[in-house]
Amino acid sequence: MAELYVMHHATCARKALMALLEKGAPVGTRELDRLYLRTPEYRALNPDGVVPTLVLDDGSPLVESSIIMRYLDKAYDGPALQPADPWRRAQCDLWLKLIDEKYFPALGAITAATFIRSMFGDPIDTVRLKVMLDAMTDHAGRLMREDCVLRGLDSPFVPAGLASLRKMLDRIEAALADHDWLADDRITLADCAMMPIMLRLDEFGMSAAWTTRLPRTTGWWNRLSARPSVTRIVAMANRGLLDEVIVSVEGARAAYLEALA
Ligand SMILES: N[C@@H](CCC(=O)N[C@@H](CS)C(=O)NCC(=O)O)C(=O)O
Repeated sequence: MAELYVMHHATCARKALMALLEKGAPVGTRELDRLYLRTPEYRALNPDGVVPTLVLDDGSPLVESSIIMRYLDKAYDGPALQPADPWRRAQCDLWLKLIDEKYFPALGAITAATFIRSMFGDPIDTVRLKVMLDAMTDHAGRLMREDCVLRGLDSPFVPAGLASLRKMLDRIEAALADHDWLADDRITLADCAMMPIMLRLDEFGMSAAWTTRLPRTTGWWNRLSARPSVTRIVAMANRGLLDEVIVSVEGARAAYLEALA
């Protein structure tokens, strides 16, 4: 049986898990330890040393969460998760691109300035930080993470990330004027890919960013987060690790919410 390699609390892994559970595909999941991501054995499967990776029956590895989602949708029986109509399909594809290129990095900045920073102590253990940064293959991502960890909320990547997330919420509200889900009248990969960003903001105690001003987004998130797939994903996370992520944002929550709500 094919297997999806994940860390259950990680947002990129949750994207692929969501597509898997909505599809009902017969694919197992394997929880990885963060240190294992740096090993040559794992890098042979996923050269960037990140999750998720889908390992097929014959051992072939597939990387990149959005590509894995599209593969799961095409390769397995179950409800279609991509619109048949060309215009709506293009909207679904656009959401996946925006999420990968803009919204995940934006969430990454505010998470790095709190949670990842908190992993390196006070004062920052720059030797341990360098080990983590050296394991990253993405140059721009590395620069952003380093700045956010060293400067915390003073990093310019933080307000830029918050501005991008605010635009994301406004874009969701506008899209929902035409249909109940982001790209269609039913759930698609666009909703599956957006789910982990919204879930993380919700876990951070920041749902006021939409409940105070965006009624359609509030209704959509209530529908989405009530789905059995999402309940299951929340239950699958390592609670201790997830709690560390959540607690780390406490000192920044008010400033983050002011920028978003
Ligand atoms: N573009 C990749 C990004 C994957 C990625 O950055 N994954 C993060 C988790 S969201 C990761 O594994 N980070 C390594 C770590 O946390 O040590 C994808 O969408 O699959």
